[in-house]
Amino acid sequence: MTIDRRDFLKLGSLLALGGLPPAARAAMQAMEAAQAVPADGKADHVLRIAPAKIELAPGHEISTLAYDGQFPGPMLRLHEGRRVVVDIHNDSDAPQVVHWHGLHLPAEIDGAIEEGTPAIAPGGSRRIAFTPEQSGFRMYHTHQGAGLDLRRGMYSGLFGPLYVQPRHDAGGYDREVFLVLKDFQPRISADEDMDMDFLAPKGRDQSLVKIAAQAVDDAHVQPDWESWSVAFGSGCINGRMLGHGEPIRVRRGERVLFHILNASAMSNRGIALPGHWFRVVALDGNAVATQATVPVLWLGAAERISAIVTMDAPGTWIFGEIDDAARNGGIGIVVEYAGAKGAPQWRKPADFAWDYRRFADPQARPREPDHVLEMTFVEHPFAGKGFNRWAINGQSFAMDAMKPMFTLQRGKRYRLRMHNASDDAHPIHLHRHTFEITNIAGHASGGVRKDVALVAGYQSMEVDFTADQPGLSLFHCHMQAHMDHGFMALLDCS
Ligand SMILES: [Cu+2]
Repeated sequence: MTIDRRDFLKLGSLLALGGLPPAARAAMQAMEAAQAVPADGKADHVLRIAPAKIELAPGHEISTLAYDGQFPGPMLRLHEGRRVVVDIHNDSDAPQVVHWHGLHLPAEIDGAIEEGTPAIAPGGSRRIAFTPEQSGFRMYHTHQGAGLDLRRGMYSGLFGPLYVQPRHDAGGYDREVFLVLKDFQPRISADEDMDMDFLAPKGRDQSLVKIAAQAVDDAHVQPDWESWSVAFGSGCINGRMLGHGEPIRVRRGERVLFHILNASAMSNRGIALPGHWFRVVALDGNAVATQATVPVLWLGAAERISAIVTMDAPGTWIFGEIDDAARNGGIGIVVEYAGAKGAPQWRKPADFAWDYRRFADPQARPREPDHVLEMTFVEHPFAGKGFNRWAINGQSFAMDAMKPMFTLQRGKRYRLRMHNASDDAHPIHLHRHTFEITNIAGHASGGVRKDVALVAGYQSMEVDFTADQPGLSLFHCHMQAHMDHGFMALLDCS
């Protein structure tokens, strides 16, 4: 991006007049950021977005969009506090933005058009520079809308792991293994009920059930109507279907730190490694207050878990989806002990409820926020061209209006009180911030810091955050079909 200095000064004087609308402010910030990016020299990292053929298994090749012709995209290992320059080239046929998920970056490079990040035109390039301050397991992915075009957005292979090496590593492991869970070959299908039994605490708020029932009544749904969703034909871990990738080769006694990312456009996932336990050390890259040991990991779309497994059950195992269809569809990887023989074994784990409070600090009592923001999520059957339309506080996000839902005061502490009047578990995401889960379905919690959290159906959740990022920040459900059909809101911090 080249900057005309006169334009820059002109905008500067406009700013001095005060009261710029958000879009103009974002443009102003973009120019300021561009000033700081070195125009010459080699970038630290280059990402090229282009169509690619990915071989999930012998004879099973898919066509999708990918970074650098591979899935997952190249592993980016950055260092906390160390500035990087990244070149992004768009060799696809539609505008693209790269979102740096879990980092607190300025709106003009965060990678959401809704916040004012400029899209990279087909054939275009952009150089950005930033200093990652949030250490641990993050990611980068496309933030392109998809709608009915399932070649686009997060249905594609535009996902990559990003690890920000902390200034001080807590250690306690012998090596790291990164696993990216993904499903491909999306197709429009009937909307099926989402499994939610895995979430705890249980319980339904009857007032939310009533709101949902009212929305169904208002839609005048006929009994034989089925609304649409998206299903997938194949799945993989690190780009290979179960049985077709390199096994994870381990030795007895080894402590492996797994960094796991759910890169699905739509699916929540539960995974297990028979005979082994996971000591969870970080959620979404943030160290947990309590390192609980669990037999199953659950990840909503875009969630990450870092967990240490002590390899103390020699054999050849399938580490994979606990759902048989998803695992047999490819979401699994073989773990092979040195010297072990025989076919990989799978054993179904006992039922296990996923509860963020296991990782909380039992002593933590979150302080009262300065302000509370209420949000109610409602599903309007069939209102989105065959898909369900989603609304937050009665508003479905409109890309043409881009109207912020809330205005925040910089430096203030906010509590987002979310009420889910639907029967889906939504992985909600707030850009450019880390929030703390402070209440789940009426139960107080503290010390669990995340950027995505699953809000169970007919339940409420509260998350607290400090409004320390100037400009626009996007809030949305991370399921592509939900965000494309209205499940987004902008927060404007002056
Ligand atoms: Cu959703």
